[in-house]
Amino acid sequence: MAAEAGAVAGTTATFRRVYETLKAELLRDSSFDFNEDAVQWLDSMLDYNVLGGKLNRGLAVVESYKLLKAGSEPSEDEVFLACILGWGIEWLQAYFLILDDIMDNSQTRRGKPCWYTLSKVGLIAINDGLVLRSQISRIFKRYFHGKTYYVDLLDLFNEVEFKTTSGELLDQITTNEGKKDLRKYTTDNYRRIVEYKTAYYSFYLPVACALLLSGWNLDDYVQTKEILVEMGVYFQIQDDFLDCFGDPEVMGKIGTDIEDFKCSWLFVQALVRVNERQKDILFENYGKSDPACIEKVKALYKELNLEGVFSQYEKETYEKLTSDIDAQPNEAVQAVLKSFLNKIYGRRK
Ligand code: DMA
Ligand code: MG
Ligand code: MG
Repeated sequence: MAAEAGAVAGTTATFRRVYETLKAELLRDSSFDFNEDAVQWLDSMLDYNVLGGKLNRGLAVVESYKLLKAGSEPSEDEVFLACILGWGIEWLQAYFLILDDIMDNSQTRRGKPCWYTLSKVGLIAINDGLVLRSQISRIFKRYFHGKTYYVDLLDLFNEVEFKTTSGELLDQITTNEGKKDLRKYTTDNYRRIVEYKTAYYSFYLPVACALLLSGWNLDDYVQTKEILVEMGVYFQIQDDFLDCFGDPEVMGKIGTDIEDFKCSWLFVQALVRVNERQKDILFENYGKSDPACIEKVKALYKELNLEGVFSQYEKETYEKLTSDIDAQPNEAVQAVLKSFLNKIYGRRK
C-alpha cells in the first residue's frame, strides 16, 4: 500500500512538471508575437484555471496507460506523452468550466472565486476559454504531428467536444423550459443531459487517450466506452447529490442547482415521489434565490429520503458496473475500469 501511494505521488509530481514545460512553450509560441502584458495574462490565466482541481482526468490517462502496458514499464518518453494527453484533457476541462460558470452564474470553483467574477477579467473570460481550447491544438501539433494516431487523436477531441457542448446546450435549454414547466424534468431528459455534458469528456476521453497512445484501435472498445459512459452518468449523479448534500468546504464549490432551476437528479427523483402537497411546495420554491425557499426544497428532499434513495442507487450502480467490468475480455482494460470505479465510489468531493 505504501509503495502504491508512493507511485501515485511520483506520477503526480511528474505530471505537474510537464505542466510547467507546456506553459513555458505556450508563452513563447513563435506563431504569435506576445507582448509582456499578454505573456503575464496567459501565465496567470493558465495557473488560475488549469491548476487547482483534483487532476483526476489528466492523471487517469497516465495511470490507464501504465495499466494497459500490463507489467512492462513504459519508457520516460512514453510517460511524458501520456502526461501531455492528460494535460490536454485538463485544458479542455478548464475551458468548459470557465464558460459553464458564466452560464450557471456560479461564484466559486476549486475553492476560489470563478475566473469571470474577478474584476480584471469579466467577459474576457469567454475569450480565455477559447484560448485554452486553441492551445490544446498547439500542444498536440507540437508533440503528436506525424504520429500514426495524430488524426484519430484530433478526431477524438473534436468528437468529445461536440458531445460535451451539445450536452451543455441541452442542460441550458432544458433549464429554460423547466422555468416555464418543471414537469419537463423527466428521467429521460436528465439522462441525456448528463451523458453528454459529463460522461464522454470525464470518463471515456482519458481511457481513449491511453488506448490511442498504446496503438490500439478505438473501434475495438465499444463496450469499454459504454461502461465508461455509465460511470460518467453515475459521477454526475454524485455531483448533483453533493451540490445539495455535500460539504462546500470539502468540495471547493458552493452548489447552485436549486436556485438555478437545474434539472438535477435530486429534483427528478423528487418529482416521481411527491404527493400533491409536496409537489406544490417543490414547484413554489424551486428556482428561487431566497435562502428560505432553498431551505424548503432541501427539507423536502430530506422528507422524501433522497439521501437514502441516493445510497441505494450508488450501491446498485457499483454492483452493476463491477459485474459489467468483470465481463470484459481484456484484463488490462478491466484493471483500468476498476481503478476508475474505485476512485469515485462513495466520493465526497
Ligand atoms: C458541468 O456541469 C459540465 C461541464 C461540461 C463543465 P455542472 O454545471 O453541473 O458542473 P458544476 O457543478 O461543476 O458547475
Ligand atoms: Mg456549473
Ligand atoms: Mg452547468
